[in-house]
Amino acid sequence: MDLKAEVRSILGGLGVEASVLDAGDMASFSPVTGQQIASLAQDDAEATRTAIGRAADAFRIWRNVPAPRRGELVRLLGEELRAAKGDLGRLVSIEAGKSPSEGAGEVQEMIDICDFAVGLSRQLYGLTIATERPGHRMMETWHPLGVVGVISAFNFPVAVWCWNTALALVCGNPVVWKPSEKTPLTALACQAIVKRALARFGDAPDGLSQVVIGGRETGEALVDDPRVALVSATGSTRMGRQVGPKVAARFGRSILELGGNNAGIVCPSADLDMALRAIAFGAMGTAGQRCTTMRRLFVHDSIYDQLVPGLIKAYGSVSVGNPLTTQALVGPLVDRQAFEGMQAAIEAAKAEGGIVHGGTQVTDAAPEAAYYVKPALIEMPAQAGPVLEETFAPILYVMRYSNFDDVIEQHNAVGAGLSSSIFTTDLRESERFLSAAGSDCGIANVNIGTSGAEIGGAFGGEKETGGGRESGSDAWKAYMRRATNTINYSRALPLAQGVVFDI
Ligand code: UN1
Repeated sequence: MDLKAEVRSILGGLGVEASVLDAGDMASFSPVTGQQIASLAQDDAEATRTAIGRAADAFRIWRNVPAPRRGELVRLLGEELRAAKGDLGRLVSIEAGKSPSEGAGEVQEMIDICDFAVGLSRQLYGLTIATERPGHRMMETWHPLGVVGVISAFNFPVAVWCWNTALALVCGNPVVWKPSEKTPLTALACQAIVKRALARFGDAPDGLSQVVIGGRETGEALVDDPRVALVSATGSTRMGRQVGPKVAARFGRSILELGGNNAGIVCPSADLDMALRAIAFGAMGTAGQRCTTMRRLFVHDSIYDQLVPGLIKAYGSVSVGNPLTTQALVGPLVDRQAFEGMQAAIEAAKAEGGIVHGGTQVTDAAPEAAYYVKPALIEMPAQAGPVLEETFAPILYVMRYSNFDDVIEQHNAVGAGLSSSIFTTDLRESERFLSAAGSDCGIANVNIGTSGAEIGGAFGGEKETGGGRESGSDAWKAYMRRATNTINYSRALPLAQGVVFDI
């Protein structure tokens, strides 16, 4: 079956009307073949504002629904996702070009966050705080925040939405979602899956979960609207530089999950076989198109010649190809622009003295409009030029180091601060890396790669990565407003700080 027909069949099975797929002029392509698979109508600014209005109405109702009951909706969503895992995973593979295992893994990540959020719906704990005044009680309460706008990227087209939505829903907030223009179909599928959960739930307000399809105009309408209390945006640092200040200017809240320039450090005592496998997945997995992809590698001088030739060999032999019809580990780049960006970075690295292994286009059996590449490993004499930037493609820059303090400095000397890892069996090195004077990233790992985080931890990074945290731990607090309440149950009115005001 051709991809266009298959997409229609999957979406039809989930209840998406076929007419939607030819309703407008926003063309959607599969990176697997480069073939156009749909052409959707766009939601302009006005339509987006209407969606926000419906969400704002839904908020007035949903905020009063007890949190454990809100959790029931997310429990049902998790069940529906389990039932649709095969179809949705396949659609992710078609629309984002992921291997079947990674497509399914992304849906599993959605199921996992639903489970987490269901538990959370009974644990939105506030504090009781000791007060200095007799006959008083002080406490902290967490309340729903308002409409949450989600802007997501093509590379995790459904999981990132689900991290936000599962938390937002249990926290009492409706969601308006603008998916990437490159992956609108998986968004329509998610919306159909939510509808199933809503139908089983029964009495949820309309407008609790909506999708708006479109480009810049749609996104701006979401960012600029004061009724959107929180904008959770995933994408490039360039995008974040536009979104962040706009939301801040209206005193809205934002969660920004932007670029990463994630590094690994391989120390003399490392288990080199394990390091090699972790680096291979971290740098080449998902064709280098994860925010958490490993992009820089620092290898100690004493083991460089033991590790790097093996890595170069792994780069040479890794299978690249159609993720739907072959067992290839590396699928396509998302589009031509990504391919050109990669080639430009490789040229820039050469100009800085880089020795390039791989990085060439793979054309055998690939249709002309699809972009498959051999992942590139580039040995660099120094951290300069393109090494300092995130290029969203499978390029790993490899550098030597000899001094541990220096390598930590180098590690932190880039704009982004998302993920990092160290390979060592030396406790002093690993603890130093995790300490206040170590990695400056939001994620710092030992003896595993930079990518593939579980949902239980808070996900996000520092500096140009934007500072936001999504997913597990206490990331939910960003989706709620905190009230501090002091209650006087005495007959006196003592003032704090001993202030006297006798009238
Ligand atoms: C992203 O690339 O935006 O840690 C998210 C990981 C995945 C999520 C990546 N769990 O690689």
